[in-house]
Amino acid sequence: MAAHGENLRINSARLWDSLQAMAQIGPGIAGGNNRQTLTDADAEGRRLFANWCKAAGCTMGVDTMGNMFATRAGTDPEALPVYMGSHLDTQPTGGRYDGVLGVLGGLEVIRRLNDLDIKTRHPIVLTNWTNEEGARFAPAMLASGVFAGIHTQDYAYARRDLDGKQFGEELARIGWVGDEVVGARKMHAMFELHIEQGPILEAEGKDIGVVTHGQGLWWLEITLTGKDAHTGSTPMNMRVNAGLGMARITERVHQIAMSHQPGAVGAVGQVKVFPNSRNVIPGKVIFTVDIRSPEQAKLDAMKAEVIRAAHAVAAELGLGIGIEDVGHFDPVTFDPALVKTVRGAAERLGYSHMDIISGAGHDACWINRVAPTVMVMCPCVGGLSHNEAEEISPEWAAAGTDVLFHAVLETAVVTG
Ligand code: HGY
Ligand code: MN
Ligand code: MN
Repeated sequence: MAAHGENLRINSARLWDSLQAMAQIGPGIAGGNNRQTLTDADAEGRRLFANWCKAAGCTMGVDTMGNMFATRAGTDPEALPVYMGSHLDTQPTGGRYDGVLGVLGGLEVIRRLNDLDIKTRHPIVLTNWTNEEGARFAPAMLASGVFAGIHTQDYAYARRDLDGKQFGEELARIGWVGDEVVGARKMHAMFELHIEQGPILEAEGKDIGVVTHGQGLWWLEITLTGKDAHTGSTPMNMRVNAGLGMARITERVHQIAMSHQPGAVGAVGQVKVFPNSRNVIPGKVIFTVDIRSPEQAKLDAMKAEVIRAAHAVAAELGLGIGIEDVGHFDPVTFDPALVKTVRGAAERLGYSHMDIISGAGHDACWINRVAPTVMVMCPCVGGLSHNEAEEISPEWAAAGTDVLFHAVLETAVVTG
């Protein structure tokens, strides 16, 4: 039996094969994935994942938010489990690795433990969190947010997509409403392996990101109300143009983020224009502002400035305005002891590493509220993500999963 201190490595070819097999489900149009949450493609991906977990000897639990928990038994059933996990849902034009690496990297850890017949005192649980992306149903990290007590399940079930479909109805439609009470599970620790989704690790030539913090986020949904009118025959001074208001606010969001450099970002990603006809001045637009910073003061200041600027633009154009918070979490500090465990694992394995702040939000950001939590990151090509051209190398995938493997082994305590 190999001790966890030895130079144990995961089976990188098997991991890569599993990543590519999952990528065949919910294919995009340019080599990536469109496996949005609670779609038939998500259901198919869930079934494949569940079959793989069963083949690896795990028992599967599912809660009422569809969160999946695959358990590998420990030698002490009283010991709180060590969790690993991330998400299998993707953006509409997502990559093959965002979220998926964390789930299938965890599966590879379990498969490797089985290969080596390694026993751990703590049970090990691998999780697929429902609707991490928040692309179809806002906000992001919805199901891990319910698990951590941030959102109620009623709030989550009532969330609607652009077609008006409700989260709860769609979860039932794909047959993944489990019987476990959300959040009832207690964790000894939670590890999330994830691609960086930014350019820092690759630029610095590092294999591993030891994630010490995560930046905070606000999603503000702004509704501007003007007047539909003919784009040809309506004089410019008689227009009440909601589309113009959105454009001006979008520019202001960019300027506000730039005025808070370094460590601030802002953009508008989702826009709904009504009636969205080429020759009608938009009488209504609904769009989401996404602002983020690792510093609480900057995040709060940007939110206040965006709201002030939006009201000023609405006033100068004579538009009605409504602003709703549709997503928020404060900057996150991960568990220092687990950060040290991850750093030590990278060191032992001889992987180059650096401390890093996560630019993207992750389920770990919410689980950090209810259990000691940490993240491990690997680089991605050009820092590109939320784009079908997202790429990582098999070596980066293996490095991140090796570190996950050793950090989880150390925390779950090898007993045989
Ligand atoms: O929005 C985020 O940061 C995450 O990718 N859902
Ligand atoms: Mn992700
Ligand atoms: Mn994502």
